[in-house]
Order: sequence, then C-alpha cells, then structure tokens
Amino acid sequence: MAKTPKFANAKVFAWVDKWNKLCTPDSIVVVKGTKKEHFDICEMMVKKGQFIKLSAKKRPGCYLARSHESDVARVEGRTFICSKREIDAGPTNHWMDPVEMKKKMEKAYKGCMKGRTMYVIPFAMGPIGNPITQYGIEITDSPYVVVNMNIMTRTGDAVMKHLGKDGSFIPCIHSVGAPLKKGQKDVAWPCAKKIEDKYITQFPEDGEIWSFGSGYGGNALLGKKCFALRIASKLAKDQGWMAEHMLILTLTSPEKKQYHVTAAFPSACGKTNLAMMLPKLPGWKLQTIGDDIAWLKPGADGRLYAINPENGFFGVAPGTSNDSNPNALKSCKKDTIFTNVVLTPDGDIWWEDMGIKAPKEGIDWKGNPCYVCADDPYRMGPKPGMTKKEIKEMGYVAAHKNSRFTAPAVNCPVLDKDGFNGIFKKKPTGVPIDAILFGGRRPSTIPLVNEAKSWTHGVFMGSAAGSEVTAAVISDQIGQVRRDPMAMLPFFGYNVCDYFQHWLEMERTSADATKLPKIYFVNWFRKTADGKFMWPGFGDNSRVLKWICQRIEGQVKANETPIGNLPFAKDIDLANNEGREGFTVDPKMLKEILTVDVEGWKKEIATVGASYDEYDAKPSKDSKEASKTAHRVPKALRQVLADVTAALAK
Ligand code: OXD
Ligand code: MN
Repeated sequence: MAKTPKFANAKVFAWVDKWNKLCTPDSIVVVKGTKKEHFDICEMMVKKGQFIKLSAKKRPGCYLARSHESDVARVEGRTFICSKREIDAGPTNHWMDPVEMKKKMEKAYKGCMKGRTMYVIPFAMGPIGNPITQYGIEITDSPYVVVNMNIMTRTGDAVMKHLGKDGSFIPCIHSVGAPLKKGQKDVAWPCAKKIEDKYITQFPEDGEIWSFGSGYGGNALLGKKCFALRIASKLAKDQGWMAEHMLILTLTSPEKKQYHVTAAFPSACGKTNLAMMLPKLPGWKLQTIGDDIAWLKPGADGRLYAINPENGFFGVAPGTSNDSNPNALKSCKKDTIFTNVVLTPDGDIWWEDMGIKAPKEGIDWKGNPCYVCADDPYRMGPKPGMTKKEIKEMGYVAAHKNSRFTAPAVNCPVLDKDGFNGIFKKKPTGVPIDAILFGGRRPSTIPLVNEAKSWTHGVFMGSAAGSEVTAAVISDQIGQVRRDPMAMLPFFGYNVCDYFQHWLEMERTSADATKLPKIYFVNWFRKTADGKFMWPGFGDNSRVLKWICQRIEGQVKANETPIGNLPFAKDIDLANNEGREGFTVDPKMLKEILTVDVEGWKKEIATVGASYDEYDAKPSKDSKEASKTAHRVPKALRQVLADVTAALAK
C-alpha cells in the first residue's frame, strides 16, 4: 500500500488517508497543476495506448481518447441523491439511504485501485479567491480524469495554498472500478462494464460525492455536474444563492451598452453555440463567459451576480462546425482532449456535421476503419463505397453522437476575460445578470421567444420547460419530449418542488426585486410539418437577443398574450438577412413562430399540470411530510398554471 502523503490541511489528509486505506493504490500523486505535469500524464497515457497524440502541426497539445462502448454518456439511471430522507431527494431523483449506500459502495471501493496510481486533485470551481468560488478535492485512479479536470477546473498547488490549514472543500472520490492484478496489462478505457456496477452518488447533507465504475465526463469529472450542479444547488438553497445549468454571455450593443445574459437549455441543445455565437446583426458583439454552468448570488443592490465556475468547455462535437460555432472550433485548435471522434490519417480529427469534407478513410470512435461515403463527401461509413442511405439505415455514425471536446476556455477567441475571471467594474463580484433565458428543443407549439410577465411567471416558464432527450444521456427515450424543469432534471441536488420554492424565494428575499433579471423562454427548434427548421438559429439568434435588450430598456411594445409577451414580427430586426438557403429568416415563418398556437398550448399546459401532479403525488417513505406544503409544487406556480389555462380557454 502507498503511504499517505502529508497535507497542511488536516481534512485533506483525513480524506486521502481514508481512501488510500480502502482502495489500496500502488502509488499516490498529488496534482500540482503545472503544464509539464499535464503533458507528462498525457504522454504516459500515449505510451499505455490510452491516448492518441494528434498532429503537432494541426492540433498542438491535443489528444484523442476512445471510451469503452458502455461508457459514452451520463448514466441517469445510476445517479443517486442520498439525502437522509427520501422526500428531500424528491420525485425526480433516484434515492437510497446514505448509510446503506456508503456501505454498498465501500465494498465496491475495497482494493479497487490495486495496480493503479491514486491522484489527488485539488480544484476550484470559479476563479480562486472570488467570494462565489467553492473548492474541492477529487481523488481518482483515472489519469484521463486528471487531465480533463486540469482543463475544466482550476487545479493544483494554488488551490491547496488557498485552502490553507483549515479551508473547507467538497470531498470527492472517483474510481473507474477496474483494479489490476500483478503484471496485468491495462486496457485503453478501464471502467466497470456493466451499467449496474456504476454509481454516481451525491450525499447532499455530508456534501460528499462518490463515483464508481465510469470514466466518462459527467460521471467522472466530479467538479462539473456532481458538484457544480447537484451539491451546489443544495448549498445554494441553504445559503440563498443559485447553482444553475446555464451559459453566461456578454452582449454589447452598437451603442456600447453591455448586457449579461444567462440561458438554461438541456444538455446538447445549443448552450455552447449560443454562448459563442457570432451575431448576424451588424454592430452587436457577443462574448463568452461560460457555456454550461452559472452560479448566481444576490447582490446588496438586488441584482443577481454570476460566475462561471468552470475553466473549460466540455462540448458536444458532432454538429459543431464553421457555420454553427466557429469559435468552438477555434477553441479546440490546441491543448484539447477529444473523446470518441474520428481519427484522420494525418493525425487530425473529424466528426459528422463538422462542415469539413470527410477524409478518404479514418478510424471511427470504436477504433474500426471508416470510409468516405460514395454520394456525400460529408459522411463516413463502415465500408468503402457505401451510400448515404445505406449508412443512415444502419444507424452508423463514425463519431459517437455524444463525442466531446474538452477545450480550455482561454482558447476561446471571444472570451470575456474579465467576466470569466469573475470581475465586473474591476471588482470580483461576478457579472450582474440582465436576462435569464429558458429553452429546449421543441419542434412544435413553443414560440421563438416569450417574455414572462413577472418573476413568478418566469419561474413557472422554467418549471414547465421540456425538451427532446438527446444523446448526452444513455436512454431509450432519445428524441421524445420530456419535462426538464430549468434544464435541471438530471441535476437537482434536492426535491424539485423545494427547488421551485427557492426560485420564488429569490424574489421575496431580494434587496430590490425590480432589479432581478427579466425572464424569457426561447425556442430555436420549431419545424414545419415536413421537418424543416422554421428559424435559422445560430447567428440569427442575435435578432432575438436584441429584442430582449430592447424590452429591458423599455424601447419596444410586446403582444400581451395568455402565455406571455411575444414580439410583434415587425420588431424583430431582419438586417443582414442573407445566407445560404435555410440560413435566412423567412418572414412568413417568423410570423407563425410568433403566434400563439392555442390548441397546442392547451395540450402543453395539460402536460405541465400532469408533471406537477407527478411531482406532488410520488409516494415516498416520508409521504406524510409531503402532505404539508413543503415538498409540493408551490401554490404560486399552481396559480399561474390555472391563470394560463383560464386565459387560453377564453
Ligand atoms: C453536459 C451535459 O455534459 O449536460 O454538459 O450532459
Ligand atoms: Mn450540461
């Protein structure tokens, strides 16, 4: 067994020592966070066949990993919120008694790091020293996790120094769950092969994260979903702030006025694209602060101030192209880790809908050869000369649908450096938020943009969000619409009803509720009956952002409808409405996506009501508790539901 290293912070020592004794690794490395250490680990993985080094000319500092076929996305079915009482995990989470879960998992962890190195990663979620920032210590036996954490969070000595002797942190333990016998050769992607052997467990009352059996991003990079959303949402509720699945962007008008906007869309619904968008509207400038997570704290002036707790982008690769997101492509030009994309013969990478012609041949995400399609130079198939139709019928993709790039935020050409560093007007406050957007992939009914009539109405809108399930999760429901309140369904660290109440509380407890952000619901994904997108999306979304800014300034009137305030079509600026077919706004379609589809909305509202009923009714061991007002959908939201239902019936 390795000797537990010395740490100035006694709690860090105790955490590492506990897991050293249980997991019995061969050695222990405390991550320093230097560039040299990062690339030494990458090169060590190349030697072991776990990374492929990409061309130093085309992709300097970049590597490719291929995961095991069972380990390609988050595993919601194996994700647990282990609060003491089931009712506190709520109806949307899997729950197990924390004592039982710890016992069960400790059995799995016993000896699980044999033959491996245990890495201790001190990390910060947010700029070190910022008052909104939180800290963590992740123990892991996965070097893939170490180098991804180096990109996605601020790691190493600076964090340890900041923690000092008694600084507090969220303790995290992760193992791929694949010990090695003496002399046994490691595999390219160690993990527990059976889904039921994987556990992604949050203990909200202890503030601990235990993850076992998966090496994939959201299951293993514990700073991200487990900490920055699940554990942080509970901390935020207890302490009066918010941890949300939101991008943060800075928008500057031609008059040089700055706005800060957050947007909550479900996984793989275009947060990264909006966060880095090139506005089509002349004179407007957009900069990125974050693409996935926002932590928002109320300021003394009543405004909400936000930081991006992350340090990089863990973006979905397929579909990222020079059309959809040139800034994301630039962000992964160097020092990036790619997972499950295609390797080209010249040491570069490729994926579907990259807007770049496929190489004649390559190696697909499973490590098998793949070949350019016979009748579409932008597709690849598993055999030479296959047609697009044949490839589609097989359901074959050369890059996995949830293949990813892990790119440092500093690579982003439009990064708002001050905002990213949590600085506003030279102070480390985070940036004040002017508007909050909710959204999802909705082919019908939901208009292009809809403004909430009040904070409570906005909370209702968020609670009613729904979206098609995407490949970001292992699921048999991909493509079906599911309710995904505030895009947080997989990430609530506590009862969804209490979470709604917490949102409402933000208004009640605000120092000046008139300064809270305005709330909008957007939908870029409306389709015609024959499946064509009705709105071009991407850079054209700047037209919607402009309308939102004008509403904030009180410069334009809105169409006050039963579902909220919609723009008049004439107020959507169509300047520079040029582009390829499908990338221009069709004024007829615009009118349609700004019209309330009353019959569609009646159905929509009925399903929202059904989701509320489900949240209220789900029986639990502590259902008696649930009969009180706590842990039930707040009355104020039920009231909005009733009001909208009545208004639609008129
Ligand atoms: C992500 C996700 O990886 O939401 O950001 O799944
Ligand atoms: Mn996400």
